[in-house]
Amino acid sequence: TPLHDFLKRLPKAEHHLHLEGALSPTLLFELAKRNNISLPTEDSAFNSPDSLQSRYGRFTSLDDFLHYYYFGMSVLIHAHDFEALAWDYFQHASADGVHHAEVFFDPQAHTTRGVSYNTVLSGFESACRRAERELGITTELITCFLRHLPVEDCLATFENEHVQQSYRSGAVKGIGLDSSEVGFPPHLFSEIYEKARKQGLRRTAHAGGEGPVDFIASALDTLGIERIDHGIRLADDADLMAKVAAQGTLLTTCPISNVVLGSVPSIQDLPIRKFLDAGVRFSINSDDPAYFGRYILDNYCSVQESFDLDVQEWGSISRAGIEGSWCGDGRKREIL
Ligand code: ES4
Ligand code: ZN
Repeated sequence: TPLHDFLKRLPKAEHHLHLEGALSPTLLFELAKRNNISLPTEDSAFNSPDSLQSRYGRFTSLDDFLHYYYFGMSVLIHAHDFEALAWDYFQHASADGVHHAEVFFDPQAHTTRGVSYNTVLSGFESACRRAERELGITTELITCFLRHLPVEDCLATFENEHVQQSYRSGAVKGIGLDSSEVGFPPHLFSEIYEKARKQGLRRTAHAGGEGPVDFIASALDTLGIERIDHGIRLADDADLMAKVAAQGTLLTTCPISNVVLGSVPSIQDLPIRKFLDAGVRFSINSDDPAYFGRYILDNYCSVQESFDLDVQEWGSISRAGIEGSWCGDGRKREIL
């Protein structure tokens, strides 16, 4: 890509990254061995890290991906496993020019397997502190709720005393909503989001990635979200797009993820040009980099290859992402 070096140096913030999605096949095999977790022998994808990586290159849908994603996390047991996972990601992010990362994790995916919330959190927090110290990256953690699980389970997780303690202490800055979108509309989770708003937590949700544009409108109206994760279906509704542009709400797009999981046939089919023309703010992110085999800079480069943006346009994308971050104004000025 002609602008590769420019894009690498461009100050970047990442807002849409599932830490569990940063589990590389190499680390998965290493932790499986160390923790005595047996891999499914009936699936030949698990023959070796290489064969697993090539299976990851052939996802057919979000649910096909989620099957491997949820299995993968079964190797994460101890706090230092979670630390190793997040540290792996922060090193990649730093090498790609990320200065600030707001990262998701899925408490329910671990507590339902008997791994305690505080084990998960303490591992991730150690990696965050190390990233700040050794890489100069600032970080925030965001707990995501799994929308395919009963709403009562999500609410109980939100209200769990350890989870609440992590919100009060500031260890976790906000909430999100992920997993299968279709069939699990935003309004189901309004009670959690209302409580989160009253507690002063930041709020985002996956909407309009796999699901329809109506989910974006209802996530804004019924959940009071401050960002929209994915949100690419916004271009299907010109009025809503104008409203989102006017409000300045940031979309956290994940171009490679959208292609790999079949939301769009190719990067060219993403509404990047429409968003730029309509003044919709968006950031570019990697979603589940280890599963898609590509990190954040690859996503920037893939957008450049398809849309041939100029230096000014890239400058405004970079600024929108930093301004839409949930760090303090002082930190934003430092990065810009
Ligand atoms: C996810 Cl790509 C995607 N969509 C929904 N939920 C997720 N969790 C991790 N990656
Ligand atoms: Zn996501």
